Amino acid sequence: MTRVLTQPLVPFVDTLPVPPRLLAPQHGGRLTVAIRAGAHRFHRDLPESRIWGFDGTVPGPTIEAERAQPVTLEWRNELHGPLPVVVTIAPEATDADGVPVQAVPGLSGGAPDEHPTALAGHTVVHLHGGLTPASYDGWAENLFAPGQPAVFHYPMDQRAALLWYHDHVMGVTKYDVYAGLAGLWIIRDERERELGLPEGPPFELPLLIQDRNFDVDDQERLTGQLVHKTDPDVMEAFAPFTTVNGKVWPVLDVQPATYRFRVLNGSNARTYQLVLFGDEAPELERITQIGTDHGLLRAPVSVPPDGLVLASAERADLLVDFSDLEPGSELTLLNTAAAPFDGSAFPAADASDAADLDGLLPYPQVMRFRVIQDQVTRRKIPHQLATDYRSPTPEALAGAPRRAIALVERELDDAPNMLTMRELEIAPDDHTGPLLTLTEGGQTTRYRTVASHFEDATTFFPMLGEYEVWQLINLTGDTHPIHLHLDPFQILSRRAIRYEIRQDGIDDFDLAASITLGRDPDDQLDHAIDDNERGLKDTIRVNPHEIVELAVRFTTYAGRYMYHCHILEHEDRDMMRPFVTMPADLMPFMA
Ligand SMILES: [Cu+2]
Repeated sequence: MTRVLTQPLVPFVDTLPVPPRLLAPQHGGRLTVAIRAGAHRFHRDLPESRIWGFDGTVPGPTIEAERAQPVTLEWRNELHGPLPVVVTIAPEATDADGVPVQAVPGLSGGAPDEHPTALAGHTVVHLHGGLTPASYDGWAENLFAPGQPAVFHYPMDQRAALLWYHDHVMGVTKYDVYAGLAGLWIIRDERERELGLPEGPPFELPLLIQDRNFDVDDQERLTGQLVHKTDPDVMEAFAPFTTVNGKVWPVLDVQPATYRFRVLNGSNARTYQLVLFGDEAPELERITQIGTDHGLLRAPVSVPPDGLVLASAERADLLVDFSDLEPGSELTLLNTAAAPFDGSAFPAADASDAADLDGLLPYPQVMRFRVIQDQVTRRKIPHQLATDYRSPTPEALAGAPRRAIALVERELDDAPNMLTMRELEIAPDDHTGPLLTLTEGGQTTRYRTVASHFEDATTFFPMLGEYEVWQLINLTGDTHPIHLHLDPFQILSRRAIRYEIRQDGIDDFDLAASITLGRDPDDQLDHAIDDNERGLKDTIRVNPHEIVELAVRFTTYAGRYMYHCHILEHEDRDMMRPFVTMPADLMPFMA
């Protein structure tokens, strides 16, 4: 399929913006950020868009904090409606020309949904990756109306990392983040400074990647009005235009030097497979990854041969070497991941031909780097990075509680499919209801479902200080980035499964399926763990036909937290569940 759409916006004409920096130590650790409506220009040739933003900007200011220096932040909600996003479901998945509606601007015949327009601006902010007491973690139902004070305390007692803050309102996170409510948060520490890593511009820059779509007028001209459009078959919004730090396809002039890019995929649903492309071929060897979600890896790693995969909320700390390039040289960052993403490979060598309308990827362009004449500076990359963590030992995991969660898609008659997470418990011998069986090496474990929706009773009560093993079992056709609030985790395994879901086996609560460890004959994925996933993670991709096992140890704060899929349309409906961390001395008193 080589259908290609013309580009309604000129790529690589806007300079990459650097979000304003708010350095907490300069303010004695006390910050105020207003959450308000504003206007933002996403591209030189676009009219201004109405947005909701932290301090009224897209993205919000980058907050920088020092490890162990607490930050007290007043999130001042000054929002007022209406939501600056037109939300619609197009009547057909493809337009009259057979082009998928999600690949083109405009409403594609969809009527604006009146309910999102009526949103008055309740909000709650979550610091993603923050080791934050429960009362300040941004529980999705603890909302603040415009004018109601919200002063949150962030202890910052955690290692250096790129975090991000964003709205987390129950059911509408997908609209609020899309409207602009997201910003970066960097924690710094002595270990990073010992390594001499670039800190701040010009050589350290954040790259916050988000896809966006806009409405068109009668003459098909883009109006700048933000559009969240889905179609009858796909419940996630995959928008055609890629923005970096709030600009569509920007360009960055770079010196012949090594740059540190702090990359976050802040898109609602789109996964990126990023390839740095030169004149005719990929130049991935220029990139060294030194950190992931929760900061430095133990040692630098290369980017995987097909490119760097980042699902929603995943981060990468990259060193990119431009030092050998002549002035005028250009490198383009391309995305080769089709949507919805299912883990499929796409060769980096073909990245410039990655446009794929059926894969909802009309424009693979992300941004461009242009080398300017300047002094050449080379930087040696240290070979040992983090020294403060190791993999949990088999002894530490031997008695660890094991928790199993099945990810399932439930078909509905008169509404888009619903995605849920089913918490499982080993079924008693006399259990007669629907079962999920998991067979491994001749041994079968029988599970029953104990929770399916966010509001079902809490079943996970992890004890502080103790390792747990969580098993995420994907019984859907797409990759889900699963995020745990509070402490980071480490991946233990990623294994292929084959499975059968019984006829009508997915109902509102129960699940009847049989799963066997081992590869399905039609399964093309390699189910490997990338080197860059062997660090401290808070969001992990669970691909189709796969069980991911992770080890997590909650350490500091007791209380009610959430874990969820970070595809925002899934999180909102209904891939989110609570867990309650408990201090050991209270466990005997649990009923
Ligand atoms: Cu999901």
